[in-house]
Amino acid sequence: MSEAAQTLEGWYALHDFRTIDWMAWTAAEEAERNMALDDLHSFLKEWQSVEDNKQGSTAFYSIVGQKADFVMMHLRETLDELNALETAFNKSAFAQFTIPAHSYVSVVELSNYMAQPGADPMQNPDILARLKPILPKWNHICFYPMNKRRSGSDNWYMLSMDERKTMMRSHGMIGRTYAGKVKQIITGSVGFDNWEWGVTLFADDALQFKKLVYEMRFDEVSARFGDFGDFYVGNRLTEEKLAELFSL
Ligand code: 76R
Repeated sequence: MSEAAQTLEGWYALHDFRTIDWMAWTAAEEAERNMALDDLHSFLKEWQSVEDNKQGSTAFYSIVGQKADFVMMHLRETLDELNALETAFNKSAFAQFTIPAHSYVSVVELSNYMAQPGADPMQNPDILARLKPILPKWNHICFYPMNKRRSGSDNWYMLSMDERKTMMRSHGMIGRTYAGKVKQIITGSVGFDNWEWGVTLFADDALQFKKLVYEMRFDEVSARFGDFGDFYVGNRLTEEKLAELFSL
């Protein structure tokens, strides 16, 4: 049996994608819509205070295209907290105007492919910060799930640790050339959801998603072993954008 990579886990993640029920929204009385928006604003305030207390983080983005209208990406200490906040949201007046479009459950993950031998990663403040990241307030988000292939001679899980390390180093080197332009959060979902990982990227310039993902397609680990699910791309919902989105 090949040696499994060691992983470190941080905050649990819920990507909650929703569609807006425009028919209900446009038919609702102004007072009802205002109540719903008040509800949404109190959630945003609450999530911000969780983030200020470093007990989690939430990103709120619109989604372009028909797969969903917006996404709330929540990071929290436990699955229970994710469940509680999902349920509280579902009970709100605002949620009555939304229809679940997709969700993804995972946990922030770092693997040891690039780790310094002998060092205790849990003593490294950079690593601790990456396991419990405050999500960036960058203009755009991109999310997609992926697997490492298990077929014929392209079976990632049958490769030796050294072979996988070499490929992951090359992967990491490409990634590093996007430092400052793209921030990536890898969340592991083996045992939690339908794919093995969720990839969440943030950028101020959305074109950098295309450039990074395209460049990685030529790198062996993605070219031979990467299988991908649906891509979601969107724009940050600031207070101003939010008001615009729901105004009639
Ligand atoms: O943690 C590290 O920064 C070390 C290097 C590194 C690892 C171990 C790294 C760097 N990644 C790692 C693991 Mn990654 N990553 C992806 C995708 O679209 C595709 O082709 C693949 C989707 C992108 C865009 C991306 C970006 N990475 C992983 C894993 C787990 C693998 C395993 O355990 O088998 C997956 C699934 C994955 C996928 N990666 C980076 C990036 C970027 C931008 C970096 C550089 C990060 C930095 O140095 O700040």
